[in-house]
Amino acid sequence: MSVITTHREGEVLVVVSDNPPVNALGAAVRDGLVAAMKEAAGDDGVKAVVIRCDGRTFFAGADITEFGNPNPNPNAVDLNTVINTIEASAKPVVAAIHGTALGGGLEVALGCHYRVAVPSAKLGLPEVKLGLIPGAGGTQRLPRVVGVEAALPMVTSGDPIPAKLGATIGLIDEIVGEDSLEADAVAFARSVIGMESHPVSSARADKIAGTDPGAFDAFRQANARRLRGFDAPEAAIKAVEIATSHPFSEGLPMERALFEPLLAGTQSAALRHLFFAERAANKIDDIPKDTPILPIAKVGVIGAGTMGGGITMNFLSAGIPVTMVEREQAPLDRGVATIRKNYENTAAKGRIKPEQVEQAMGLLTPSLNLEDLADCDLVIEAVFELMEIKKDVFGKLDAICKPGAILATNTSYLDVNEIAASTSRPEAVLGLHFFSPANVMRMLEVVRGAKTGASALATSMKLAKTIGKVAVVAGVCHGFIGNRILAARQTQGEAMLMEGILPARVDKVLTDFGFPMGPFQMADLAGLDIGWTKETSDPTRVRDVLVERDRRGQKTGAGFYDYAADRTRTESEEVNALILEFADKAGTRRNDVTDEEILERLLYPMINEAGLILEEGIAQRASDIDVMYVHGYGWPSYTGGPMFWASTTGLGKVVAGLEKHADKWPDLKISTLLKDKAAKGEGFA
Ligand code: 3H9
Repeated sequence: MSVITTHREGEVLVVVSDNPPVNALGAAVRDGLVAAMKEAAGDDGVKAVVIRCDGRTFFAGADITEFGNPNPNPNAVDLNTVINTIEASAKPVVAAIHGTALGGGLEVALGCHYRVAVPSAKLGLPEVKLGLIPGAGGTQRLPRVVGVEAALPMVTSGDPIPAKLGATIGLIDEIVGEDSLEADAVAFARSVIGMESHPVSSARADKIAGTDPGAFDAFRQANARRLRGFDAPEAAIKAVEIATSHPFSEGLPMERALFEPLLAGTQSAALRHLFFAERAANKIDDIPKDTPILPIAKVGVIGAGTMGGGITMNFLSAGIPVTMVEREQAPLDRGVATIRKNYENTAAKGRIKPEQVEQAMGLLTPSLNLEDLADCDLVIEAVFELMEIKKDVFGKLDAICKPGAILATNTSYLDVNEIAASTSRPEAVLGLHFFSPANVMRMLEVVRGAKTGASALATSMKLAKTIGKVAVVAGVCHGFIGNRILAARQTQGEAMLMEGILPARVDKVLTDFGFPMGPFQMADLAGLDIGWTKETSDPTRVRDVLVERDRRGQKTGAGFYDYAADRTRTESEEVNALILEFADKAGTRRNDVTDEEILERLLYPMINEAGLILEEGIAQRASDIDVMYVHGYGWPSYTGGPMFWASTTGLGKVVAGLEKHADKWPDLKISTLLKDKAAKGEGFA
């Protein structure tokens, strides 16, 4: 059966796409749409057309699997032809939108003369998230329909807007009933039959007339930080600029000329890799699809500190009640107050409505009693990172929590198997490692113990989606996937200090690469005293000496850098002098280190550690590591994550680099997997 079918509602031809899961505009859909438009044109009884989709969404865009695939369907019509055919129709065409009209999907809707949408629908041009710009007229039609001011954020951020906002800016002509889309769209179509003319997006000039030519540079400047490093947003701005200065007939090929090199470039390949990697990460290879998912109606969180509070907010925001337990009243009150303040700040910025603050707070039950967790379906512990404490908590939870409840630890390093062994239900125990700040960072590392059951795992992966996280499964080892790989970088960073390479230089090499911050800025943010004790402080380690001097990082206004009250960072003469003194004393100071060496020594050991992690089966697949580093550690997404980047750099080059700098890490063990792949000329993909 064709993916496009048609049926008649009186004078209206209803065209329906049924191409699960998301009605991507693959070849069959494109051909079917053109055929349906021909049917409409050739039938005198048809006076108007409605285009809608079955299933969960309106067209979610071009079929991404066709990209990078040379000429997948050479005989199929291209998307521009489809849209131009729709727009050229003498009979009015109405797009009836539900779910998400994204990318090529919104471009199809823009080619229609009218757009109606259900209230829950979302509309967007997310191509920049794939390193692209709209390539089927989106950059040319959207500003003509909504104006430059509304179009620029949509094409450069890729974030969709709700239908109601769409109606405000003129993108949607009518909001229709949530459950009566087709009937309402048909009624709308009937209401425009017989009108003298119908709006044609590409021919409109009203919204772009008089656009201030300075608006584009002003937008570039205002968004420079957010867009840094990405090629596509700049191309998108240029394309919108073209829409205001050129007729559509010229603008369309100019848009295409900007689109093509992006599609062929490495940034888009990297971002498309991440798109599929994120979806693959949520799948656990050896768990059957029909594994029962446990209902999570109530969550318990132990610890009301920064981590516990952040974790709690995830569930409150998703409408799931949380009982948050602390040992004493004062820290409990502080924790609750911080959560409230965070929500109020978000409301003040207009990101949530004031009533949502109270809705979320209404779901929170603070408690001083672990027994109050008895009816929770999931309990997450975020107490002090010490094995004895964790084991004590899990022993108690085992006795208190109802049978079947999932017991999770937020540990970032400790042995989840040992923690599980302190309960009588290791199948219900796993790690849910949130990243700080837990209410903001999208990454969730799900740590699978040797005895963790399929149900607990599958439920956690599903839950991650519910709370808007990207989850990656890790096996048990010190630091799991994320922190174990990071440790390889930190070790080299510290070694560089002993060679007299200053923190600001090291950090700059990484921020130039695309990280939001370098290892020393990150250490200052996290606190230099993590894991530090007076008794174990090592006077030969720069970091320990800084803590001894109460330079504990941003929180004390001083760490590797100095910080002003507003957290503005400046290099510290004191620290720089100390580093040079250490290097001189040890006789290890060097003056010949290049930025290239710094980059290789910071990143190649990470690739190597990741190789070992894959060999040991700690990560399921290389792309999971990419997902984790992009979402958890700020690895620039346009390089595709560490494994994709290493593969495009060439694994042979990585191995050679590791060998070249081997004297800098005496106990270096190069991953066999990495070496084998390098020898065969393969990548990790
Ligand atoms: C574009 O349109 C370019 C044009 O301007 C110009 C062209 C000339 N294609 O995300 P989910 C798969 S660029 C192929 O888990 P959700 C996805 O891989 C495109 N496949 O569902 C997954 O497969 P699997 C612009 C696609 O409900 C399955 O569908 N559009 C596509 O959480 C379910 O996906 C976009 O960038 C696609 N376009 O979210 C939109 N989309 O089950 C991209 C999805 O095997 N899509 N798949 O893992 C999305 O943002 C989300 O999928 C959506 C649904 C919000 C629609």
